[in-house]
Amino acid sequence: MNWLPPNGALHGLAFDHLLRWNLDIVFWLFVVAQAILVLALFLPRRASQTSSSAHGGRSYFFMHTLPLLAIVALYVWMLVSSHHLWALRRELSAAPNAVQVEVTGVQFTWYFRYPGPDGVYGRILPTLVNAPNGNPLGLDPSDPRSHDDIVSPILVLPAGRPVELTLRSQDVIHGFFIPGMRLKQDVIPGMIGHLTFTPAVPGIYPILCSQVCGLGHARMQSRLRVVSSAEYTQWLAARERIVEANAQANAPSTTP
Ligand SMILES: [Cu+2]
Repeated sequence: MNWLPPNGALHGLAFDHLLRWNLDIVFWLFVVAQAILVLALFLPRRASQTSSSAHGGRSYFFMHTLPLLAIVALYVWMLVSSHHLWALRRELSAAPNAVQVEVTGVQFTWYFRYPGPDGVYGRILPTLVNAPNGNPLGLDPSDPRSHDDIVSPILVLPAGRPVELTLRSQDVIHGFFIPGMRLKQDVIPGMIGHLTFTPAVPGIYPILCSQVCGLGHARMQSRLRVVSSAEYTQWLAARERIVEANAQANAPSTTP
């Protein structure tokens, strides 16, 4: 479908096929229904119900019950197959080597946190949230696990590796939406969400907010950069160096 943004995710093809199937089925059902209505206008009315009840029952089955059952079966199949695809993206057990990133929606921006070399997200405290001072997520400096956490305004991921996103909101309901990855999930304050996917095609993909979350909603945008594995390692190391430098710069002021 050429009106969709180019797909860059491994699961995206299945989504596009399902969407195409759904639209095709609905379109053809609409055409058939209209054709039957038009035909019914011009077909001569049956004079009377004089035929035998057995014959009438059989024709009712073939003309009404069977088409109805077929349509019900079609819709059940559409429901089951789309729910299956939906559920696959929300499986909690991602691959063991999955890249872990925490996504936080804040009026009106997205933040992406990488757990750093220790592989564990440090503690965050709402009382410590201070974006102007460079701590938009409220990382707790007294927790050693938070010292290596990387907070980035853009999402950078290596192509071909599974990713597990942990989604949270700091204020209101936001909608995490990457059209190019065929991903969309609301983030709700007080709830932790999960999404798993594998970016496949390197490139830059817009990240949007799909819930009207306030006056600045329209500018709540970020981007996903899908890069090669080597480029990803390089980027991560560069960010890690910045985190270390900042920690050293802040160290004298925090210790009296
Ligand atoms: Cu938003």
